[in-house]
Amino acid sequence: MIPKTTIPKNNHSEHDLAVMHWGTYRVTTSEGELTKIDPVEWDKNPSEIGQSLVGAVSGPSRIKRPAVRLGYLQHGRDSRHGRGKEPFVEVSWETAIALAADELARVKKTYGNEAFYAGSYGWSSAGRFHHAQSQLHRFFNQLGGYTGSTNTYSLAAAERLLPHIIGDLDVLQKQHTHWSSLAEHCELFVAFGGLPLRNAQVNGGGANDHSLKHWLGQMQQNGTQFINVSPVKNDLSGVTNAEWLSLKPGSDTALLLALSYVLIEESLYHADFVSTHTVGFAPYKAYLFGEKDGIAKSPDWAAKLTGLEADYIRTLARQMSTKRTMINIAWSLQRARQGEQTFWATVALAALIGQIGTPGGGLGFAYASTNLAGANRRTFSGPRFPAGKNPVSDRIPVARLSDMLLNPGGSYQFDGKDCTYPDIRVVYWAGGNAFHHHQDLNRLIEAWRQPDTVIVHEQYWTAQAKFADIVFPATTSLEREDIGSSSNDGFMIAMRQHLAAQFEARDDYAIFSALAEQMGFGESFTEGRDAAGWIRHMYEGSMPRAQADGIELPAFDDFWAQGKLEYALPDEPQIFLKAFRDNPLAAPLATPSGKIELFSQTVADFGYEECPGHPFWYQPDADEQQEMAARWPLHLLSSQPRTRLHSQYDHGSVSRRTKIHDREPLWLHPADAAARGVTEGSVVKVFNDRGAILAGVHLSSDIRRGVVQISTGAWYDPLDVQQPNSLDKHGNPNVLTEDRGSSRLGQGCSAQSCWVQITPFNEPLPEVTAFEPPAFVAAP
Ligand SMILES: Nc1nc2c(c(=O)[nH]1)N[C@H]1C(S)=C(S)[C@@H](COP(=O)(O)OP(=O)(O)OC[C@H]3O[C@@H](n4cnc5c(=O)[nH]c(N)nc54)[C@H](O)[C@@H]3O)O[C@H]1N2
Ligand SMILES: Nc1nc2c(c(=O)[nH]1)N[C@H]1C(S)=C(S)[C@@H](COP(=O)(O)OP(=O)(O)OC[C@H]3O[C@@H](n4cnc5c(=O)[nH]c(N)nc54)[C@H](O)[C@@H]3O)O[C@H]1N2
Ligand SMILES: [Mo]
Repeated sequence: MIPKTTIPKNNHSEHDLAVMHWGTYRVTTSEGELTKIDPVEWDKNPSEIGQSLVGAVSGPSRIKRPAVRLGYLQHGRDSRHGRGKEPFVEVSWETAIALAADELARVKKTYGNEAFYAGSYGWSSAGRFHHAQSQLHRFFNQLGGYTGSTNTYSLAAAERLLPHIIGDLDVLQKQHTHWSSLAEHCELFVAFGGLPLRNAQVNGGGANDHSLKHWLGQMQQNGTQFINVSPVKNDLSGVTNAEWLSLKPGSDTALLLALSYVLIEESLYHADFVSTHTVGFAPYKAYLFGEKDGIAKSPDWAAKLTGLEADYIRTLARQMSTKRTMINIAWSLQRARQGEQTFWATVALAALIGQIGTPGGGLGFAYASTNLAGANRRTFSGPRFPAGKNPVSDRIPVARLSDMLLNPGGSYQFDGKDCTYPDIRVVYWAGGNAFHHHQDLNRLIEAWRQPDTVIVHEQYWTAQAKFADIVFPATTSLEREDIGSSSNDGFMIAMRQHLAAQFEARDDYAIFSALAEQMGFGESFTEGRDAAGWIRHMYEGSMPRAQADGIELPAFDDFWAQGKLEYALPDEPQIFLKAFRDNPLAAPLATPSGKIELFSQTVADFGYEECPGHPFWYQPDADEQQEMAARWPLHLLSSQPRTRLHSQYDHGSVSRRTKIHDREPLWLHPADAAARGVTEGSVVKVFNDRGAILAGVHLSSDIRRGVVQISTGAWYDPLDVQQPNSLDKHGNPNVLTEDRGSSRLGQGCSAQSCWVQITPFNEPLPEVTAFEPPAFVAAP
């Protein structure tokens, strides 16, 4: 029998709710303005990020009207080198739509559909219908296709590796052992990259309840011991008694290999589990014991690389094998050179310990990297907007954006395949911000000036909008109706329109409908439905899928009238890969062997020296690295921001309150500061071969010496946009990060492998202008 989905019995209807990636809020408006946002009562630990919207949605950073870069209006694509350097002309919707439609038609006819890059990576806003990328992809699919992207900035290295060795990450992510099981059974929780409460504020599509803090509290009360393996102490600030294992960033693989070495050397590993549930033990063991390279991956070997004591590594291995142990790895550990190996070494260690599939023990791919890993909820993927099928099969690894634009026709290797970059003529972005997410922004700017035309839909004047040719102003989710729903969230919410569309903004759907109409496929794009029609259609279409997941949805009208529904909780807490543990033959993994692959023949056959078929420590350029370390002695970590989602609402009050002299805060160890004459609260220049930024200093001994940390998301703000490699006044770390694939296997972003130097900035402070709109001029 399917348990009833409850429409909660409140005596009032829930018509004031708004869903965002960082929480659900109650909205108050007055005279057409947003005046207040309050968290919902059932949220155990609401996120303050919601407050950012007040003052921001109709504030000065908002894009008011369609706008076209002056040079583009005058000289079209020949003016592409002026991108980012010129004023804009505000134009009518009619003019902007006609201009974009003509250009899309020209490029399609002259170069074919692969010349459109519409991967358009990004988080956009919560809401199942007005999801900008889905809208964009439907539009381009109907236009005949586009070059897309595959995998994510979050996780590409893991997304590519894990199917070879344990299974598809999307599937595994939903199977995490529930917190309730951890609270009851886990004795030792070893958290690589910690369990930052700040990251668990967020969940793609919605986060109705923030329960990480609650569960950490329960576990601590029940006596769970926590170890925070991270260069930053407050990565596990949610428990008071966590042990801090401060290691060098990027060295986790060495630690993991050494832990495995000890387990085998001291016969502490779970031989039965290894023989029944894994393949490749012998070659992995041979590697660990240095049978070919003569290097034992022992604690003494790892001590030098990690900065930890060898004895401590030995003791930790023994503890992990005797206690009920959960090993968790944060996603950031694979956003690095050879990031694949940290995940592989983690899986291998957990397999040797042999607790995968037990209550409270085993393996987690990032409890706390987002809100809902391990949430005690039923999973249901929710209503879906049909984007259709892309007739063009080309998809680049998402983080190879600049490579593609700079090397049309160039070749590269990716997950065992030889691939070629297409020749892109139009870049079309809706719902993402490459000037936030991509590495080496100076290189991106050069790449961004290659295509004939750049079209962007945005709500706010981000750098990406300022570097576009045609800019369409998009509504925020407060200005439209939608359905809020996210797998694991346990809720579905009727998102009502709380504000009129601001200025001349339109929904992404309306923009694509107008373009499709102009290009002759309006009817097939809309199927004759308005937004409300689609929302009903999508809800009703999801009812059979909900049923299959054990969720009975009420009729649409009942849902919409009440405003919110809550799915019944699962009967039993979930345990990661329990069925596989119980019977690996009856419930095999989706790997070639059906088992965990400590050695993968598939990967070995790719012939990549950096990724030879088992977890591997690769440092071919050790000498070069040492030389570089002398020049750039500080390891820069660019972590997720506590006060915003990526670049979203950096212009809001919550984020701006934390800036130092208007710059993004940077964490620095007092000893590193003293060596450079840097003081608390001052502004410094952070620089390397790729560029320079200004940042505001916060001194703390909660960060390892030699490591500095800045959050991602400060809006890129060049001092002089006319000049190449201009100083960024505001503190965007991607001016400094290297644009290089994690390895040929995953081609993921390797932002965390970044080295810099810091000096005091003693010149007069240039004003931060990131949040100001560009200059406008009258039509020529
Ligand atoms: N150095 C470094 N770089 C990183 C990372 C790192 O750790 N270090 N992390 C990476 C990761 S994990 C990620 S996921 C990426 C995130 O990168 P993105 O997801 O690209 O970043 P966001 O700031 O969320 O960009 C979303 C944009 O969409 C706009 N938007 C919101 N709603 C709508 C809408 O309805 N319609 C339209 N048209 N636009 C909308 C917002 O205003 C915003 O500008 O960054 C990556 N970059
Ligand atoms: N508030 C907020 N929450 C977010 C986001 C946001 O923008 N804002 N973004 C969301 C998104 S899209 C994603 S993908 C997730 C990302 O989730 P993660 O990738 O887990 O987040 P990060 O903050 O990049 O990294 C977590 C911690 O890892 C530590 N760390 C970095 N390098 C190393 C290393 O080499 N070794 C070890 N042991 N530790 C290291 C850092 O100190 C950092 O605090 O976060 C999500 N949550
Ligand atoms: Mo991400």
